[in-house]
Formats: sequence, structure tokens, C-alpha cells
Amino acid sequence: MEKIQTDCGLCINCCGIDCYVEDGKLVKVEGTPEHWLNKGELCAKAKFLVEGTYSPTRLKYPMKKVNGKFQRISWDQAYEEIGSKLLELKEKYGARTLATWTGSVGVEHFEMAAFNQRLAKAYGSPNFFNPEGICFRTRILARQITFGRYPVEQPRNAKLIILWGHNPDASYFVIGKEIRERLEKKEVELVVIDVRRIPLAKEGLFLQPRPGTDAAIALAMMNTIIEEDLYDHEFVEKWTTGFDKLAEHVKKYTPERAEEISGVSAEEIRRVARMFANIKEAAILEGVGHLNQYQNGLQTERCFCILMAITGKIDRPGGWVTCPQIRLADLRVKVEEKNLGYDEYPVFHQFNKRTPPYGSASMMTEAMITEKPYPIKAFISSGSNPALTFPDTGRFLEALKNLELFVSIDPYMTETSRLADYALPACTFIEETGVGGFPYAISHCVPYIMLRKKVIEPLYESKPIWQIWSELGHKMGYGEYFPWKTDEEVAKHLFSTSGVTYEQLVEHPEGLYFGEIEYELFNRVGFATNSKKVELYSAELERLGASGLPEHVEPEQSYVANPEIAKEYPETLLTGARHQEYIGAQMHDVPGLRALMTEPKAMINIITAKKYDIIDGELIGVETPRGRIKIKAQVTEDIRPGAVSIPHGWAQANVNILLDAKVRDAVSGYITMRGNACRLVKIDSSR
Ligand SMILES: Nc1nc2c(c(=O)[nH]1)N[C@H]1C(S)=C(S)[C@@H](COP(=O)(O)OP(=O)(O)OC[C@H]3O[C@@H](n4cnc5c(=O)[nH]c(N)nc54)[C@H](O)[C@@H]3O)O[C@H]1N2
Ligand SMILES: Nc1nc2c(c(=O)[nH]1)N[C@H]1C(S)=C(S)[C@@H](COP(=O)(O)OP(=O)(O)OC[C@H]3O[C@@H](n4cnc5c(=O)[nH]c(N)nc54)[C@H](O)[C@@H]3O)O[C@H]1N2
Ligand code: SF4
Ligand SMILES: [Mo]
Repeated sequence: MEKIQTDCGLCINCCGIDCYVEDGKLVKVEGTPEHWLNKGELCAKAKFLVEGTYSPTRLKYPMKKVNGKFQRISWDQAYEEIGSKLLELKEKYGARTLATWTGSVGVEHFEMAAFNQRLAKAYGSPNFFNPEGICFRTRILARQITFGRYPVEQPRNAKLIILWGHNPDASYFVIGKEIRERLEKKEVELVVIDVRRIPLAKEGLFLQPRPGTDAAIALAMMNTIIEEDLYDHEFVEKWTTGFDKLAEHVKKYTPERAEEISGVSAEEIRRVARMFANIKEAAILEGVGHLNQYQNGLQTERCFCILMAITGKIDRPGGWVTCPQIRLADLRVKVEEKNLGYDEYPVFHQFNKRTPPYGSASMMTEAMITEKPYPIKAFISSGSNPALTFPDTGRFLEALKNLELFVSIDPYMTETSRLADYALPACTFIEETGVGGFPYAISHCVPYIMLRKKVIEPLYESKPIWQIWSELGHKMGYGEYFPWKTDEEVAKHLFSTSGVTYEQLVEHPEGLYFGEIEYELFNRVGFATNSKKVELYSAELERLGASGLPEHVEPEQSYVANPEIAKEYPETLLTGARHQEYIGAQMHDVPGLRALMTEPKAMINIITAKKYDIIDGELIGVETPRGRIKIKAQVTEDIRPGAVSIPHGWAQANVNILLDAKVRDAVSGYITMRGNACRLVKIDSSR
């Protein structure tokens, strides 16, 4: 058996894995013991990588839909037909008619997003969309607005961690494990603020707010910290602007008022505020996206930034620190045209003239449906399963109907690929060489880099995604944009600006770790905002039409904001809490994982269940004005009464049917994934 050490490309953690190959077949996967991050451990998903790789749902050949049925075609025919259709549509509607989309895999799979954008831009379309428009860009943007850069959590040095809307046992198991080890050694104290009593809530102080009211709690913490003079005077005076305005602003957010809004007692809010202010090495450790995917998402993130700043926890050990970034070669081609969402969401697209290279995802489906501001008739999705994962499935399906060409590129025959005109088989990450590790600090991930090594040859007729884009590009006459011939050439080019060579990485299968953090970096470089200080109040936000200081804003469908809707839909829907067994809609057919988590369930409190006469395990209906799904109930005390939490990515109970693409954060443009009004319906009346 040959052992090949590479990184796990299933999620952004990019843990080290040892892959064992026999006769060209992957037979066993173990965690790499010497890898700095996972130290030999694996999460549930990676333990079943062999089953996942050889799944019967792998897409074997390029497929074309003829009269509603897929037929096998050659790669050449696929490129020929897709290429000429794209050129024909460009002739008819203009280059902006093409929209390309990558999913969460495109975030850690650098070749995927880069080559996708290259083709779109060679064609002349600005319309590239990705999860930055629904997932994690808001947290980055809010921190850039406040600090002019992007400091990230450093849980391993924190003496107090506030886990705020984040369940790392499920979504970042290495962080969950590390927190548990440090709790055991009494190195850290824990506060959990979550609508659900997550497993780690038992290890510390637990606050359980009404969904979507976290900004009120954070503002009341600021109120306490300022009223009780617990803030870091030196840092505030020297390094922040807008403190007086902030102090005045938060006067109205007394803990008593926050208690009324959130249901968390004023006493508990004061207690957490005092702990947080008094422990220097403390950090808010939040989810990647979770609280940003509420209607007040961007401003909630601003609250966390301000809390960290006024207590002097920026660029200090255990707080939020600025990590060195590793720069990969930029393969994007510039298009000078405005992205969709530029005018509607100026904060997202125009803040300090930092125009992002992607459009607002919420505008993508709208433009397909309304043909405004122009018709989008061609859509290529890669590394994503939007038929299950894009919020508001009804709207997404309506958008597809209006297309003249829809291509899905994925290793598996997904729910999305089944809807496409052409389904093209990409290989998985273990079937190609590429960039591994994660060179940018995005959440609590510290930058590090690896060589993602080819472990086995691409299965069936599948190909690396960069090669698919490249070959299509050549067919369309854009050969000059795609000069690379092999995986290695592409990887070498991407590494060429990083300061690390391909050859070095071959010798370091455990990865190269860039953990050198410069504390008190501000003493040397200040902050890269307009005022060169931390902007507690942001004039730029106000200039772009948002509030310069964060407020609590009710989700528009909450029973407080909309008592009318609450008469029919009295409960609150939360979607997408993660489970360790699956990632997005992936791997749901893997028997080993199915044995661990057999099906999705709607988590509801026993009080809510009683109201509807529902028992644990009963099949129920969950409804919103957008639709209905059937799902089993999980009746528990571990969720706040009135909240209904449902995981996403399950074909048998697709929770995205229930969401409404029109309900968005007015600042970021994100479609709301939580805080929508819903009701439960009893199906089994035989009891
Ligand atoms: N209701 C609700 N919806 C949500 C969320 C939620 O919390 N609630 N979360 C949202 C968030 S944060 C995100 S990021 C999105 C994620 O949404 P998606 O990215 O659509 O989610 P996945 O199901 O992980 O899809 C990834 C796809 O990439 C494919 N893939 C894997 N490896 C490769 C590869 O090497 N090459 C290619 N070409 N394809 C590959 C997989 O087979 C899979 O089909 O979902 C969003 N949707
Ligand atoms: N295993 C696995 N890991 C993943 C993923 C996956 O699908 N599977 N997806 C990846 C992706 S794309 C992303 S974006 C990240 C997401 O990762 P996170 O956003 O960190 O998601 P979770 O870790 O599930 O934690 C979210 C928590 O927020 C709580 N919550 C919901 N509403 C509220 C509220 O109003 N207030 C408070 N205080 N808490 C609330 C939920 O109950 C839940 O426990 O995970 C990544 N990691
Ligand atoms: S957390 Fe699991 S799926 Fe993600 S990289 Fe690590 S082993 Fe792979
Ligand atoms: Mo995400």
C-alpha cells in the first residue's frame, strides 16, 4: 500500500489526511498525525472519504439532456455545443447574459473560482457569483469597515471565549476539540450565546436569546461596559474615533431593555459584560455567517467589532488578531463593469471603493426572472448544489425556467445537475494536484499552505475543474487566457507569488504554517480606515445609506415586528445549523454517515410541541408563506420555545423551500436564512 499525504478538501479546515492507495484505488484514510491542525484526528465526513469517493452517485461521463432524458456524450461534443450556444447567446443578448456561480467548495478550491472567473471575463461578463454573497463576506466587510483590515479570532490563546451563534463541534470540529481540551485544563472560561443548548453550553454560562436579537444584547453589553467604566481608556482614546457618539447611542440600550427584546435577563447580560471587559485575553468566537444571515446581519457583526475594540482586544493575544496572509497569484481577469447589486447594496459593493469581484447572489436569480437590468440566459454552476442550498428554492426554480442554457459541473449527479441541460463530471480533490491548506485567515483559521496531491487518477471520464474551464475556453477561442497544460503547472503558477515554492511543499506534506502574529500591530501601522483609527462610528457607512452606529432591528417577520403574520405563523424558523456528519448537501447518500445521522429533524421545544400536540419522532409539516415541507420532529428542552431549527441540504425535506428571497439584510443584500415566520402542522391525526 502506498501512503500519500495530502489535505482534506471537503471543508475549509483543510485538515491533513494520509491516504492509502492499493492498485490505483483509495482504500483507507487516516488523519495525518504530524499535521499542526488536526493532529491525526478526522471528523465524521473524512472518515468516510473512501465511500464518498466511490459513491454510486458519481457522474461518470458528460451528459446532455435530450427530450427530458440524459444521454452520454463525449467531452468534445459537450465543449462544442456549450461553446457555440454561449457565443450565440452573446450575439443575441450581449456578454452580460452569462452568469457563473461556484459554491462553498469554490472558497477553498482555488482553481475552481479562478478558472470560472477567467472564462466569464474572457467572454466579457461581470457576472460571477459565489458564497461571498450569502455566507462569510459580511463578517469580513464589517471588520474592514471598523478596523480597515480583517482581524480574526484566536481561540487558542483566549482565557474567555464567548461562543456566539457558533457550534464548532459540528462545523469546525478541531476548534471544538481544542476548546474542550483547554476547558479540561482550566485554561479558559466559556460563555455560550445560542438559541439552542449546544453541547458546549454545558461547559459554561449559557444565554439563550430570542432569535435575531443578538445586537440588542451586544449593545446592552456596551452600555454596561461604558456606564461602569470598564472600557480600555488608553486604547479608546488613542486608537478609536466616535466613542462619545457611541456612549450616547448605547444609553438607550439598557440591559433591562435588552432583556425585554431578547428574553435574556438584564442580570446575565451585565454579568457577561463584566467578565468580558475584565478578562483581557477574551474573544467573541462567532459562527461563519450564522448571525450575518439574519436581516440585521452586518450591523450585528459591527456590534461584535465595537465590543472587541472598546475593551482593547484587537491585535492582542487571545483577542482578534491580524494574521499574515499568503498571496497566491491572482488569476482573475478584470472587467470594468458594475456587478449586480452595485446600486442596490452600496455598502457591499462600494465601501471605500473596494469593489468586490463578485455580484450579490440575491440579485442573480432576480435578474434571471425579471430580465432586469438585463437578461441572464446562460448559467453555469460548479462546486455547488443550489437546487438544495440556495435560499428560496421556488424562486431559484423559477429562474431556471427562464434560461436558454444551464450547465452544472460536479463530481456527482446532484439535484442541481439533474435540472441542467448539460451535466459535466468534475473529479474530486483527491484526483488532482492543486493548492491545499488555506492561505488566508478567514475565520479562526490560521493561514497555512499545503500541496494538494493527486492520490488517484480521475475516476471514469471526470476531469479537474480547471481543465474543464480551460478546454471550454480553448474551444471558444479564448486560448490565450488558458495557457496551462497540467495540474502541476497551474499549482506552480498559483504558488509563484506566495513566497513558498511547489518543491518546498512537496517536502512538507504536513503543510507550512504561517502563524507568526504581530501583536499590537497598530503601533507600527495604525488602522487602514479613513481616520486611521478604529471607527466605532462609521461616517462612510452613513454616507452609503446605512446607520453609522449599529441598532437592534427586528427580523421583519418576527412576532414583534409583524403581529399580523404571527397570527398565522407564530413560530420562528432557523435553518442550517451544521451537523458534523455532512457538509452542505454533500455525502447524504454515504451509508456510513447515514448510520450516524439517518435523517433531518425539526428541533422544537417541548412547550412548542405541546401546543401542537406533537410528540418526539412524529412526522410533521412545517409551513411558511413560501411553502411546506414534511419532516420528523425532535422534541427537546435544548431549544428556545417558539424556535424551530432545521438543517439544510436534505432533498427529502428541503428547508430552502420555506425561505423568501425577498427578505434580506438591507445593508449586505444577504437573503435571510433565519428569523422567518413559520408554523407547524400536525399530519398524523391518528394519534
Ligand atoms: N437554508 C439554508 N441554506 C443555506 C445555508 C443555511 O445555513 N441555511 N448555508 C448557506 C451557506 S453558508 C453556504 S456556503 C451554501 C453552500 O452551498 P453549496 O456550495 O451549494 O453546498 P454543497 O452542498 O456543499 O455543494 C458543494 C458541491 O460541490 C461539489 N464538489 C465537491 N468537490 C468538488 C470539486 O472538486 N469540483 C467540483 N466541480 N465540485 C465539487 C459537491 O459534490 C457538491 O455538490 O449553502 C447556503 N445555504
Ligand atoms: N460539518 C459541517 N461543517 C461545516 C459546514 C457544514 O455544512 N457541515 N458548513 C460550512 C459553512 S459553508 C459555513 S458558512 C460554516 C457555518 O458555521 P456556523 O455559522 O458557525 O454554524 P454552526 O456552527 O452550526 O453554529 C450556528 C449556531 O447559531 C445558532 N443560532 C441560530 N440563530 C441564532 C440567533 O439568533 N442567535 C444566536 N445567538 N444563535 C443563533 C444555532 O443554533 C447554531 O448552534 O460551517 C462550515 N462548516
Ligand atoms: S473538518 Fe473534516 S471535512 Fe473538514 S477538512 Fe477536516 S477532516 Fe476534512
Ligand atoms: Mo458558508
